[in-house]
Amino acid sequence: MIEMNRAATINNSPDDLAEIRRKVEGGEPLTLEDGVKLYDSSDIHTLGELANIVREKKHGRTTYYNTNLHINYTNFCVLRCKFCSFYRPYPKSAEGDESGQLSSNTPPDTYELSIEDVVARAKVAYSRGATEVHIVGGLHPKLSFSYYTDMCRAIREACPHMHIKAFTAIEIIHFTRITKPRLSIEQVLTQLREAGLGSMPGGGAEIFDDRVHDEAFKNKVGEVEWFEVHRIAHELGIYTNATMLYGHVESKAERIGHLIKLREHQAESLASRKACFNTIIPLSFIPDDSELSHLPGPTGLDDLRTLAIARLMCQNIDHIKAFWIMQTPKLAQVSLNWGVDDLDGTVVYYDITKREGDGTHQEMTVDRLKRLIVEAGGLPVERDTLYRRVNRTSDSWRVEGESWTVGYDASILEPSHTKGGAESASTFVQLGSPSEDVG
Ligand code: V47
Repeated sequence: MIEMNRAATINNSPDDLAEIRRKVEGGEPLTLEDGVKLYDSSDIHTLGELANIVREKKHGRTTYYNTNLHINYTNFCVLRCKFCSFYRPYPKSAEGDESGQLSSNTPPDTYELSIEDVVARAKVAYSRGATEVHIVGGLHPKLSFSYYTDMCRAIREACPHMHIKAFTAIEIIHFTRITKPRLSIEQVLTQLREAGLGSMPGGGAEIFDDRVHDEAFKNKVGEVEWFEVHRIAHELGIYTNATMLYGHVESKAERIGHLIKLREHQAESLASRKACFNTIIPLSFIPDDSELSHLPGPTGLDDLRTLAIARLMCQNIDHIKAFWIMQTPKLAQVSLNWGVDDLDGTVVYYDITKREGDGTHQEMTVDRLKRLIVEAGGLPVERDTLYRRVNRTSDSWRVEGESWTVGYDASILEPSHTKGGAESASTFVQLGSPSEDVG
């Protein structure tokens, strides 16, 4: 009897992951309780092993990266999310016009890029071999919807095969509100797609929970609208990503609830829609300079657990990305054996988050990405935004299955493009440059 009680206690302990292993091996979805148990378990080696079962079933040792450029077109934003250190209120004195031209009265750390600025940046990256431009920004109170459609059209014209992944669900809702007469979500997405939009990033999801929403990003649209935008995008055949911002005011159970909601949405998209989520990107909260700067942010182990648990909770979403800007290159590398199969890309400039000492120039060379992957036992594969293989030579690239080829020149110097109060651009974009030390 005593022995039986002991066995029962051991089986219920958070470190007994045998039942979860059985489910993972059988491809069964994990429950909320399973997810919390994985967080509570001190057996991180088994957690990593389980996450890798899913990763390897889907991708073997293949590990994806891409050559991309992030452009954050403005830091003016009508929202005041407590976790965000990027936004700046739009000052009454600024009186910008619809082409993005600011008066000279703007505070020094604010900026908005003109369409010419955005296109010039995209063009440099494209001529140096980038396959994707990732564009998001604050919710600008003055720019009209034509700024965004014209931007896509101009990039499409200047960089015909560069994939435009742009605008979070929150921006899409903002666009419906600034159009007169008001356009529907479907109309906004259709017009953007006609202008050149290829797919949508996963930002703005944060944590799908009313309590967390009210505490950390109260005035932002919530999960209902976020999912509505992604549902309509999937119905239209537009692929999207999904994020989870973790490590601020949410509990472990609220993280798992978020992941289960993504999984449920994905099941519906796979069953009845033309597109679905490509990847989940768990974003590690960086407290610096935000209203939540008193919080410590996630530890390395929390990052690793969260990436692995995302892999395990959402087996119907193909990819888990460790965005090295958030998790750091060193931890992103370790996560490649904890369920992660994608490191994002070269990025080049990133304004939304900066760790202490970093500027907006946050760049990874292709050689460095490959080194991180190979050292972790991965097989590096360059992908395009939709996870198709990119075949690259020293002066051209093509996407597997497509008939076109894009030439590029890795030796061009980049002119400076930033304007307003933004930090000045560095003069050289090193896509594919020689190796440096990792991390
Ligand atoms: O929506 C804001 C988050 C997101 C902080 O789809 C913060 O491929 C951490 O969505 N600490 C934007 N995160 C980034 C994003 C993204 C990044 C890379 C790839 C993809 C993709 C999407 O960043 C925002 C917000 O959730 N964020 N502030 C912060 N202090």
